[in-house]
Amino acid sequence: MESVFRSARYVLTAHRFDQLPPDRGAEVAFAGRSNVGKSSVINALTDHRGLAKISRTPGRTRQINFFDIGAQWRLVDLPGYGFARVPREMKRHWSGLLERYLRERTALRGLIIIMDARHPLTDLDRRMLDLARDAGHPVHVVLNKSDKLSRSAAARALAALRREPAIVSVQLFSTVARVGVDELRTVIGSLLAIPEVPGGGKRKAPVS
Ligand SMILES: Nc1nc2c(ncn2[C@@H]2O[C@H](COP(=O)(O)OP(=O)(O)OP(=O)(O)O)[C@@H](O)[C@H]2O)c(=O)[nH]1
Ligand SMILES: [Mg+2]
Repeated sequence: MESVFRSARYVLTAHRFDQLPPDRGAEVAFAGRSNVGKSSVINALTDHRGLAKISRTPGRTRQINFFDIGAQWRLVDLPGYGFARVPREMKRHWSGLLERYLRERTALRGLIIIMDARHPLTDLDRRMLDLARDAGHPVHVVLNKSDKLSRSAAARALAALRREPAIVSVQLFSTVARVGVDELRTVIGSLLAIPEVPGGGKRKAPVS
């Protein structure tokens, strides 16, 4: 599994629906509020420091970025939502593109919604969950920046999220402390149905 992720390569950046790569194979998309660490999570998964661009300036990822992993799978970095200083026209453009992508993209197998472990489930996160549910996509929630939380606060956040019916599974993550990388690779692998290489890597308990 790890080697598939490490083979990741940038494919293209789409500003419009007609710029998406051909709708074949299988892909998993990363959504979340601006600055929550979507690009950082993709870099941690693929072990490429500079694959997806990381910034301290929120709202940096304003397009849909596609990365190949292996010959038929892709990771998709969606534009962050909730960044206030974006012109209304642009917001409308991106929410239209996002909704169409979620509704029409056949290759899309599931969504990884990244939330800040310190304050998860904002109104916009809930909107994203509704969109995913309406489009029929399974959602795995990643509580990122868990390095900023105590153990007990992290456990409380996990428990709260597990009560949400629209969420299939949830985990803690930290790109800084490298927490949760293997767990997330396994979840994405099962969404994409990447076969495990027999004997390659240890077996994991199912994600709850
Ligand atoms: N403490 C901590 N900081 C993190 C973690 N992950 C990311 N960051 C920081 O959060 C900031 C935003 O990270 P990005 O990966 O650019 O976030 P993004 O969601 O892709 O942002 P946009 O593309 O602008 O929407 C950067 O300063 C990162 O260094 C983490 O696990 N812990
Ligand atoms: Mg980004």
